Amino acid sequence: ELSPEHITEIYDSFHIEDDRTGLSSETLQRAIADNLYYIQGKFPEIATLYDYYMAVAYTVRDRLLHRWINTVKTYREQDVKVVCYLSAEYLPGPHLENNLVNLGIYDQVQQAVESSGLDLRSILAQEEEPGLGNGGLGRLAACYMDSLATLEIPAIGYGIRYEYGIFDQEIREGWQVEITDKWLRLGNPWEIPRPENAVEVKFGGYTEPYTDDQGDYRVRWIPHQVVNGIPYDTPISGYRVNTTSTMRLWKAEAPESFDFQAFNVGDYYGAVDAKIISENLTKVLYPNDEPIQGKQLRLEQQYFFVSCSLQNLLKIHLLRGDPIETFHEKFVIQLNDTHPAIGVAELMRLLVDEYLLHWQKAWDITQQAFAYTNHTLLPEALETWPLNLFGSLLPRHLEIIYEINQRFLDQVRLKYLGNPDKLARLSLIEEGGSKRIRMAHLACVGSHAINGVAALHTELLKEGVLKDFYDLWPHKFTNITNGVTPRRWMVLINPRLTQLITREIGETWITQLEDFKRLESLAEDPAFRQEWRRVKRAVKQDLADYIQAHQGLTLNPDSIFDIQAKRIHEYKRQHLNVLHIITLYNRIKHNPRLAVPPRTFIFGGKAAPGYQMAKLIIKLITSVGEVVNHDPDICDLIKVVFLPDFNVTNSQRIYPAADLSEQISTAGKEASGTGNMKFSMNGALTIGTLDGANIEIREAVEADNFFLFGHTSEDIVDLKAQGYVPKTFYNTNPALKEAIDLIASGYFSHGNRALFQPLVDQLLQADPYCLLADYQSYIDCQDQVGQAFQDQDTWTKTAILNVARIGRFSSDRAIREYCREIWWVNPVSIHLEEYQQAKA
Ligand code: B1N
Repeated sequence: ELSPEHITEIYDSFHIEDDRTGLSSETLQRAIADNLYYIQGKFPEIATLYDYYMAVAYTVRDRLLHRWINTVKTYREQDVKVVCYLSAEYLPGPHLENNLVNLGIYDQVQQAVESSGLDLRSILAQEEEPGLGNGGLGRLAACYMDSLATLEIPAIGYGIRYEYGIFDQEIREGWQVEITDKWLRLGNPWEIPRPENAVEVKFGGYTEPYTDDQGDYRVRWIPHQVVNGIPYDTPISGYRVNTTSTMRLWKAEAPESFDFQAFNVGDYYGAVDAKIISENLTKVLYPNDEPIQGKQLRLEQQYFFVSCSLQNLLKIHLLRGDPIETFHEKFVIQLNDTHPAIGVAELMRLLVDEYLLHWQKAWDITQQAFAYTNHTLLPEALETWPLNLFGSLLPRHLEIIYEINQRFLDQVRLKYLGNPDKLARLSLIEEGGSKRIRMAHLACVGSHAINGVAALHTELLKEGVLKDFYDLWPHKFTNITNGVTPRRWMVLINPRLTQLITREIGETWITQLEDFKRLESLAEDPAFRQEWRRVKRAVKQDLADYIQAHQGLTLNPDSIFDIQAKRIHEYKRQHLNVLHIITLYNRIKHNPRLAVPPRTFIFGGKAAPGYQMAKLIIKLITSVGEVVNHDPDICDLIKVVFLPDFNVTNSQRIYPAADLSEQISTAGKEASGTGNMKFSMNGALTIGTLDGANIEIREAVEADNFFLFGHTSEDIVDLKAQGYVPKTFYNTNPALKEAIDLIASGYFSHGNRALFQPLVDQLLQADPYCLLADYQSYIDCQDQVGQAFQDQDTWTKTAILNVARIGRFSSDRAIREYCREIWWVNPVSIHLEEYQQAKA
């Protein structure tokens, strides 16, 4: 530890230049030139656009660092309670523009780069986004980091620094092709490696008992392998506040000593192998939006980042001078699904084995520290690990889980005497055949709070997958409906609408989205509606221009932009959307003079590389597009576009341009959805089922302003209980039959009847997601949409009301609820100390 005098001496030896903190466009321009020269080692004659991007990024980072250091200092000194968000995935999107918005220096930086003869938009376009997640769950973590910083809540987001994020998607001959995402290739200006804070993570080996000095029974874990975790920190700015939080991502490396060990016995190549094995750990994100059962590397990734993070937290706690026993008073740890649920056993191991606490004390701390968010009801998505695999990788954790389970079941047994079924259902171990560890059960038992992510989802959790836990501990359950940040999903992506809205109601909505309700009365103002329409039309034109430039397709900006953008999955039913397209197509073919409003169907989304049916759905969309887009009989009334590589960056052009948002999952399957909120916020109307957060969005905007169709989740359960026969719908509905038959006939596949056979068979034989049962209701509803769009003025009014009433779906609201109901944390404001003050 350094003495205060020594610290003052260090401060005296350097000082912070104004060029690193100043916010005027002149200072920024100078700083950018300086960074180009001294960081990129370039001068204008040879600098690439990417060099300029790096120079601007470092310039903005300097401004962040000042706030970040003050944030870290404040939390150190004030002994505040900190939220630790544990997530295997983060999808923050490009950082630069978001930081410009949050720091309030967009215009100044624009002026600075323009004065140097450059264009800010093309500089921003240089950034490679960190695709460290699959979809909604990873993006939610990023929205929550934004809101935590904006609300000035002390927080750290822990995760994995994958070297390869989610693959880039290309479409070749209508099929998805996966390209590896080398996002770090040109360097990452937003991260700071902290090798001095490396931690060790153990794997494999065995355990042995021993007796400690007090004569207490203890267990030692002798691992087979040790891996180092190196933290890489990324500053996360809040909107117009000084608070700048940390996203700390861990990279796996081989420990040097381990190399030397092998080296000493002469096994140089063995040492190199061990190094490669260690570094494989954080090499790649699993591109699956549901868990991959039984993949050892995935369990290694989970344990690796969780162990690194918990060790780091305990170290921070002790460094602040606090006793280990008060850990849960200073930190609350949120589990983003079960991916980090091993943390429950790891904290117990650290407290009991390393810090020598008694079991019960350690358990109290653990339960009070952890909280668990469930994100899915799909039974195949509930994580379990084969006991053998688990035990060979984490032998000590297996023992700890057995102990937790035994004590838990002892308690349960008293409550449910003579009910062995109940015990078997609650157990952390799934018996029968081969034994497995149920990670959701571990998360439930080890947490003081359990939440679902939308009202329906939480209710279904309570009566379904987690029913036995709900019966046992009803007080642990809460709903926290998801939200999205209006900074990225409105201010950043839709400057035109932002300006129009702000001109009318001021800018308080940016941090209090409920203030959107002031737009209600403006929905009645014809002049305002006209301006609104003009904005929407301009934004649609932007997307049309982009698609023209990238795909050579000409779109009609006055057509309905009908958009479904999300991961491709059977339960999300992109193929139901396709059945509607084919139905419209057939109608026009039968009656060429039919008056239908022109529509542009836009799709975007990635399929998991191993999910054949999802990949076939992509091929179906592109194949239908190929036929429909070029059929002269259609007279450009229908266009079908598949936008490749749906990621945060590309999504930002999509949400603002939508007239219609497709949220058509089978009721009871989508936990929440968050794209639904982004579309609505940008003035799209929704066509949707009573699923996930759609239900609450419909309640908020009111039924008249939402296109509802389909069976409810209860209907779906009943339908299946009665023995659902999809063929009946096919046989009794001519339009449906015609659409499916057309696919089966090879019409969209150059006569190849085999191509879509698996998809057709799945629909006719099983149809687990009930497309056929919802088909007619969907078509009728789409016909209403078509009708409604003819009356542009009423449509616009409805769109304005959607925006006016969407305020509840801000991630700020969600984070306030987590703070109040689960975390028990308060805001801490950050004051920027001038350097001179910092000395005192
Ligand atoms: O989490 C989102 C929800 O809005 C979506 O409805 C939900 O589908 C999504 C395993 C998942 N649930 N589960 C995952 C992701 C990666 C993985 O390896 C599961 N993603 C969701 C936010 O609450």
